[in-house]
Amino acid sequence: MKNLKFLAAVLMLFVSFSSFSQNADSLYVVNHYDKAEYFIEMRDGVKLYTIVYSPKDDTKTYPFLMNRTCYNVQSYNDFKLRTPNPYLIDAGYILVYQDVRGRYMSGGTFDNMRPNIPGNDVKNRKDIDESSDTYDTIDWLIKNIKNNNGRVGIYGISYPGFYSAASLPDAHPALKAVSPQAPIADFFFDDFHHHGAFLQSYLPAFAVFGYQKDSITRRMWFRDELMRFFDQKVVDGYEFNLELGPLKNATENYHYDNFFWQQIVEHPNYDAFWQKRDLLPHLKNIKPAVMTVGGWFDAEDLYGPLNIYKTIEQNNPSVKNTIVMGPWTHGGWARERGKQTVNHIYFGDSISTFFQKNMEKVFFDYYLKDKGEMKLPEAYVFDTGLKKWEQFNEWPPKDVPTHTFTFHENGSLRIDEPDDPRLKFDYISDPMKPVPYRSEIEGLTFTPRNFITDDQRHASRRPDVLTFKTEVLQEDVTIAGEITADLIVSMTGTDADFIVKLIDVYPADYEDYEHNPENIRMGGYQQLVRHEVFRGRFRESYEHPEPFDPGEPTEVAFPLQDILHTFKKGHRIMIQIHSTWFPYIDRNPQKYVDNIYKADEEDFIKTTITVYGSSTVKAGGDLPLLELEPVVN
Ligand code: PG9
Repeated sequence: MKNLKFLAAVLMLFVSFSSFSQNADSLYVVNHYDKAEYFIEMRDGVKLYTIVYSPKDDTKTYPFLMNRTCYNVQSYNDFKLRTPNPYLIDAGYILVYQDVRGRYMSGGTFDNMRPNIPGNDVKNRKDIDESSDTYDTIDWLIKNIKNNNGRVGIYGISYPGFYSAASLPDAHPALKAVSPQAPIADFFFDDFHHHGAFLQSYLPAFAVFGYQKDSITRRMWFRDELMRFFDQKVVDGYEFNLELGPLKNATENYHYDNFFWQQIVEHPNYDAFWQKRDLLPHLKNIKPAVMTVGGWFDAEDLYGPLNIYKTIEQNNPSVKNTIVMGPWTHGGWARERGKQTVNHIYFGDSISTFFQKNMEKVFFDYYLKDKGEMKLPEAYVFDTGLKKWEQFNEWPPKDVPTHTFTFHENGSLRIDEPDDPRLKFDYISDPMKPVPYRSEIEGLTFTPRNFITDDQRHASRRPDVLTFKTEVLQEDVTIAGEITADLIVSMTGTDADFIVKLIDVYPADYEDYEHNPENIRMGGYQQLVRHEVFRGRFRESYEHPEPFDPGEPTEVAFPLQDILHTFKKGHRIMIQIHSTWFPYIDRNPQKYVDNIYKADEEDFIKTTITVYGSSTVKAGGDLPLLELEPVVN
């Protein structure tokens, strides 16, 4: 019985996680919508299961609003209608939910991040991909569903965000508005990997994506495989993963029959398998309006929204292309909890409602119903330090002064002062005692989440974490846009990972929260603002990794994802550099092996890492803000 309860908890986490939404009022839906189910035939004969909710009022015509998912449309069933936005429900749309190819009630075979077929003849080509499946579905809906106004919108969060973005290349002419939300762009940089390092915290999640079903089904056919991990009710994920040892043990003990895990293991480098699954090169010849949405504290898909927006902007300068970045974790904008917090950090009230009413509804109503005005800026971005929305006419803001951070003795971090190449900072990196990625004990995760604004004091006190901080700021320092770490390093081993963190250090006398059941001390809190992980072997090429020459100073340069954060007067800015971060990231043996997924216990060695004073971190600076009125309906 206990197992079933635990599975129910995991499933609820997963289902709510995957549909990211709040229940529209079921009674309202029952009273105002009729539900129908179809198996829509694709050009290759495969049929995709599609639920359609049509407004009962047939005196008007309505646009379609589609969501294509690998996470089971049944969670949208029986009028427990899960929508991303209750304000859209009462606006009158024909709501469409579809199981993508190879999932649940749909036919065909599943492929993770199914490669888009190059070229722009989606209408006539015979081969299928997510773009053609969306095209065929739209064509069928327009021709077969009553009272439609001939226009279609598509949205989705996370994997459904990828399916939304994948509809864009050479889209069906009826597709007028697309909102990829926390979309995956490329699994080598989103979710499972960060710059080639594997996110070990995802280990249990593989069950969901690594088994083909043998018939159409409303049930989770991979339940037993998912429970191989969750049946153990692990309390301490750090210990569990350390005792697991090298990743080859995960293959032998858990994922021995998981086709996606096998693919991950056989493709440790950015080879053709990954390159053809990268959506970014296909984002050309785009016609629909696009509003990409992301969360600054999204631990799963942050690369995706930022790079999908930037790629569309670069390749399609005339298309309406907006980005919204708010103080949310993965998909947080689809949930309204009143107080918007990320772990221990509070950002304000009703921020998701503000987005749903004044951005998402405005976007779809304008492009699908010619309703309202299009006053959405190019970029609607939340400053996570000032805790307020800003509007920009470009993102990232160009021609702004960058700030260069340099590293000095006694842990001193300086802003816009020369570096000192004579300086060296050493630490011993021991894969048997990796830096914990949480300040608290945490069990197994489906995906990592709460660490992303964690207090970093547990790390800054470790000898294997280089910690540098500025003097107390005498004025606000706003960093907007891209951040680049440019490290000069050497090591006694032949491989290493580098983690760089940007941290907001609160004043020692910062007030605790009035309501503080967990007794969190906010005075001196070292809040994580941005992090990135880079597997050093990929410093020259993601496709052709190279070992390091022991003792040889070597450049390792990589981007951290964008931010908009004002470090307020009285705070300090901190940067940490280290080489393990567990179990968020798998351990680098630090002795170069061709494939870390197949490394043996004895390959894992303690090494000394040296970071030279000529290293820098560069970040965007103060901004010419647009004097625009906030779009409030
Ligand atoms: N991008 C999210 C995810 C993908 C793969 C594993 C776990 C999470 C998502 O689609 O929710």
